[in-house]
Amino acid sequence: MALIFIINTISFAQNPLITDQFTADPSARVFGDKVYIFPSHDILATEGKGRKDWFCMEDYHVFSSDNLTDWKDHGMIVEQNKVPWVKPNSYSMWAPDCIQRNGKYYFYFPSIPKDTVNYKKGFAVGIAIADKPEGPYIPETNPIKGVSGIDPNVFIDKDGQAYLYWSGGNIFVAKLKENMTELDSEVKTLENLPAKGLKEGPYMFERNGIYYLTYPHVENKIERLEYATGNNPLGPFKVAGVIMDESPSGCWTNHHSIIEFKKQWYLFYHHNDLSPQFDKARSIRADYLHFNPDGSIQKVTPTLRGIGITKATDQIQIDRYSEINDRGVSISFLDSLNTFNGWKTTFNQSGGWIQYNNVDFGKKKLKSVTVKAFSEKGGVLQIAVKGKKQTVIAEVIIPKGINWTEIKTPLLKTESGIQNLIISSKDDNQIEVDWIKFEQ
Ligand code: FUB
Repeated sequence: MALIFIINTISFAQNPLITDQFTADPSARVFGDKVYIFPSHDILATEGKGRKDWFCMEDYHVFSSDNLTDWKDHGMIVEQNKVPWVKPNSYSMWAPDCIQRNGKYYFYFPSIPKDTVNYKKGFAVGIAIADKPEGPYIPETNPIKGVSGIDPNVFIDKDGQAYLYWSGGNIFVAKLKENMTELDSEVKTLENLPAKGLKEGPYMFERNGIYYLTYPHVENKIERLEYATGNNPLGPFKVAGVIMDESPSGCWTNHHSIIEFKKQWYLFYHHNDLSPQFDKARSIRADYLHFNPDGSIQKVTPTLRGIGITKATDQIQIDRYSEINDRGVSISFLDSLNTFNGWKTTFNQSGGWIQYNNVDFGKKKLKSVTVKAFSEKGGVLQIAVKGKKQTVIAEVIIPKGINWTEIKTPLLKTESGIQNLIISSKDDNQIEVDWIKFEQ
């Protein structure tokens, strides 16, 4: 039974990475020369479809990118009602993971089983197997025997031994057989982790002989990302620190994965960017992650700019900024009734500025910039590149008007290579900006 529809939508992403649907619980994996993300797919429950005000998921998509900027949606890979063991219409396809072994891709996912006798705790974990990361995935008939819980995570050690981690209040681990579908040991509850507060979403990785057990934990009121280290995948682990603090805007969950891609480490996580009023409709994000020389992890501050390089010739969403002036500029949804339309930047004071880093001007000499803007009274925007000093490359006159307009202006100076942009207002009139883009 092939469960795949090719959609191949491309999104040009900052944070959140995907803006045409909700996505959560990102499990990022490097397969070949690409990064694949296997997230949960949050949808909004409606009458007769899922439980109101709770998580609601009916399927999974997979996304890939070779540059961490352009993400391709490969479409649906697994659907609840096509998995033989999943209770029909239970809308509980929670956080998954995927791993490669011997040329096969093993996709692990939790859901509510039909069998409530052997899986008493509510959730079981099943597997779907494919020959390619984007599928088609064939679900196994039964869930994994002996695993009751959520948030599966698989780690294969250097000696080839595979381990399955999962959660359900605590964090559990067991060895997996070579076939990746059966447990090969007793289930062990990982000890020495914080005793109080929910722990879930385990994600294991190894670096320089240190095994990092990373997990969301409710130390205070909502989840933050923490880690513990040890010298064996089975532990014991010693609590080592916090990777990311609680969301300042109160999203109750966070769920993450950590990868190294082209010699840089990244943290993938989620936040309710596209659904500020309802934190069970989340969106995946990514930011750079750095280690200290002793192997400890530096705390990651969530950003809107995220990762990847933006091409100067793409529509640059400056509202996903790197830095922002604390006055004279603000960000809001273009349409608060349809958040999938994205955000806009509003300048309302002379000197208000926003900075957007890592824009690639390439080698070709770009000659003009187009700004999609709207200003009832009209105004002037200045665009500069910020190196050791700041160089103005364009002054864009935004005409008076009551509609969004695309204004094309010649550049005062051409640029090449990777640049950080500063966009600022030269007067106090309100100017709203959707995006900017450079042309040849
Ligand atoms: O997505 C549903 C649940 O929320 C996940 O399984 C948890 O890790 C939390 O992110």
